[in-house]
Amino acid sequence: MKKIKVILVDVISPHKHTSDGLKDLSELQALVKTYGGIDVIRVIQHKTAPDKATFIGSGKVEELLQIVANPQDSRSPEGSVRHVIINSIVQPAQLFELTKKLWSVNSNVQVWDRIDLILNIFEKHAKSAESKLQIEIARMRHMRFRIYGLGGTILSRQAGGIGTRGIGETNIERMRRHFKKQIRRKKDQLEKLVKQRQLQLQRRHEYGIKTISIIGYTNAGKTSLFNLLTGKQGQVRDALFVTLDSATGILTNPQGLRKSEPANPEGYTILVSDTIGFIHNLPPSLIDSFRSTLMESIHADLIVHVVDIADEKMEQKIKTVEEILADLGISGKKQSIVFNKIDKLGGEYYKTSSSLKKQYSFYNPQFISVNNLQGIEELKLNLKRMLKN
Ligand SMILES: Nc1nc2c(ncn2[C@@H]2O[C@H](COP(=O)(O)OP(=O)(O)OP(=O)(O)O)[C@@H](O)[C@H]2O)c(=O)[nH]1
Ligand SMILES: [Mg+2]
Repeated sequence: MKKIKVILVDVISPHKHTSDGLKDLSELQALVKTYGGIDVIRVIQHKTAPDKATFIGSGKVEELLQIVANPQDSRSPEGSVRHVIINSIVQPAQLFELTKKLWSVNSNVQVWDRIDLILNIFEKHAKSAESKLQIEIARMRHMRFRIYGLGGTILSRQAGGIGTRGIGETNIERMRRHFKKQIRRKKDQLEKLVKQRQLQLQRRHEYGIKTISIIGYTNAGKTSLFNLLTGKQGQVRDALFVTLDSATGILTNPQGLRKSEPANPEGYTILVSDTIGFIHNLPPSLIDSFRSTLMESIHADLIVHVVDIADEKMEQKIKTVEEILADLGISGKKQSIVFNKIDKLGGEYYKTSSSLKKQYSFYNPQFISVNNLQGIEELKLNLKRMLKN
């Protein structure tokens, strides 16, 4: 079977080494891998600022044209390129200009930015009615923004031409109104699901149930931990955005407590929830569309932030998660940071963990490995302690 061929493009500072730029592209490459069956060609441009017209400079556009036009290019040995994906949030007019240029040599190519790719992954993985609706809304909002971004430039020029500016503007206005109406309709449908969820959360509260929400960067090991804490079997995979819905389970007892004993001295049930992971460079509207799924986290008594301790970009990813929590208005909640995958550190573990303990002391840092079960029983006890205080 022929693989889909994709070109990943990034513009990086002239001071940055190409090898670092290639490393930065690895997250985009992982996203593309999640999308499925893909062969990747990476193109990096050093440039102080993105090109105003086409995002990448004219020299690089020429290089892309060569690869896209010629399937026999050495970097593209078989099959033609299906997508050009830019590792950034790109202005609508720039995407349009770049697409126009590429279509002059191959009209099957689609030009995406990071948001397009994420939306397409979400669409492919969404299972529940709720996540499907949320993605539809996110996609329409994004399209509306695109059209808005083209307003007064390409679309109005194309549709109206000189002296008849009004026609293009009217078309744009019509499309914008269409999206607005569709978004409203989908939002009403989502609202019904949100109400059901709210009722469920309210009942839990009335029954004295406590809730812990597992959150964190995508691929940190959230579902792996959730499965271990609850005995459930959420899907675990080495890919980004495997989980798109939220799932809930009961926190099982630490070892030494019999099954019949209550999970804690007060005898209340503790629920744990797993949810969609976060990633950097997400527009706020996309996060906002997922408010319904994220409601478990918004209303949780305790937030557990799972971090992949072996990730080179760990600190940057912690910051991204903190920013998103702030956007969701939940950064002030009781929170614990859980460093997972300590099995990957080997001899480095002691040094790394003691410095992280100091750095993140405010968040009661804990260290675990879901793979070899290190620190799990202690984590359960600590979570219960934190819920009580
Ligand atoms: N070495 C090691 N790998 C782990 C550990 N915990 C999880 N993983 C691996 O990390 C990858 C991601 O795990 P998931 O639990 O799916 O991560 P997630 O945070 O739920 O990811 P998304 O739902 O895609 O956001 C899988 O390949 C897991 O097997 C661990 O303690 N050690
Ligand atoms: Mg998951």
